[in-house]
Amino acid sequence: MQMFNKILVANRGEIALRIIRSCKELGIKTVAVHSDVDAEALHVKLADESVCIGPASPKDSYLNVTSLMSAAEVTDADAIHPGYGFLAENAAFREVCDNCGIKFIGPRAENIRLMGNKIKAREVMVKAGVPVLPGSDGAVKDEKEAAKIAKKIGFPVILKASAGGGGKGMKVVHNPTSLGNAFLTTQAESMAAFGDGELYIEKFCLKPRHVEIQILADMHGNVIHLGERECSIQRRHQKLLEEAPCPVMTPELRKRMGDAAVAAAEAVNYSNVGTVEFLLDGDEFYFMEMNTRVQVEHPITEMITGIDIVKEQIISAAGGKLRFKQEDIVLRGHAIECRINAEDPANFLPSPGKITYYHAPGGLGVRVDSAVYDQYVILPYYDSLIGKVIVHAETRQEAIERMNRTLDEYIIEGVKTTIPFFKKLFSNRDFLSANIDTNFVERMS
Ligand code: MV4
Repeated sequence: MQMFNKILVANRGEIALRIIRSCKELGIKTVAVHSDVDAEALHVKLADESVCIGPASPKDSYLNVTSLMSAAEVTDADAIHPGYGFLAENAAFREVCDNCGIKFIGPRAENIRLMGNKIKAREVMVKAGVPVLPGSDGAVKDEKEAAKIAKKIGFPVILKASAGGGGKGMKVVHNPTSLGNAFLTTQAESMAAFGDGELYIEKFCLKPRHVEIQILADMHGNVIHLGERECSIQRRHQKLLEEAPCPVMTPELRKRMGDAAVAAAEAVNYSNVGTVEFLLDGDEFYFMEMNTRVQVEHPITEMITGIDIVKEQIISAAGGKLRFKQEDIVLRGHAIECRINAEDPANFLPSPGKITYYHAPGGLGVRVDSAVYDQYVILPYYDSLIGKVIVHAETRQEAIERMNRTLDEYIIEGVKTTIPFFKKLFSNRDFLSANIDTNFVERMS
């Protein structure tokens, strides 16, 4: 394997820092890119070199492919790490990297494109023997066909945009009367949002958990999983808290879900890291989506496995073999991540501005992945994540207690944060007894 000499990090904030940290430990030089307004950002200070790639607006900077490729060229970077968001799941960007002779740290364009097409992804899962909810075989042509399928599988059903994902372009339909209208409006909305109006139908699962499996794959056909993450604590498709392992997991269910996720990756000759998302309903699980990037919540899996996911991602992209076999993977203890956003905890509206006082928490089993500092200005152009607080302890209860005291230590003045939401969550009986599903937060307030 020829390890990279220099990696350009095509991102900002905590994930840019996270990637730079793994590069440093691997002895790889780093290039930070930044917009005009990010000149003083920590990722710029921590990288070996930096390049300004344009104005504040993401489309002119972090999404500007021409600027990024020029930055890679002038700094002689041999690889690009896209992080999450921005260009991480853009198959065309991966192809530009391929054509410029720059390694993209992620799966092949074909894998990215396939998983971006939810109808094709579902078809591949069916072929690979991965469970899916009853639904349409491929796209639904019109309202009449929708009605026929809905009658067969039974209400409630959910209409989903093939080009959607992450909660965009979906509509739940509870009865035959509202199906026609729902079909036409969802089709029109998908056309407007994605330039693609193709829809499919599934039986709607009423109170599922969101449980996802972390995959590691190399370019030599080896695929393993690192267990699951429970991600049901979310609001409007924004995750707020994630934990690993899933509190209702059993070794038998983990094996079934893990095997399914590995089968999914093997079916498409997947390489690099990925996450297979499932709906879990009792002890039945169903494929939802596959994410072809490193995820925000990857640290909780790192804490319980001891594996640096970003390092493995880099080694895989350089052509190295996985350094672990499935039987080497041992899950130890319980990890929880809280996403601390600069948002009003009452309504989750953004609260950008200057942090007038900042003190990060610490102590045994505490990790803070953040790129802010005292007097830092949280900008309105980008997402409102201040930092991720991750704790690790032996049991779920101890992890919750540790998170509770850790958030008491976290001092952030000048902007509103979501910390009060978590304090409330940790006094909720249903959360404490792990009686949660994807509707939990909406029910809470
Ligand atoms: C579903 C579902 C219930 N039944 N599909 C939301 C995001 C996208 N990945 C798919 N989503 C859902 N698909 C069927 N057949 C419920 C959701 C869903 C959801 C899933 C995970 C986490 C939070 C959610 C909130 C609302 C709906």
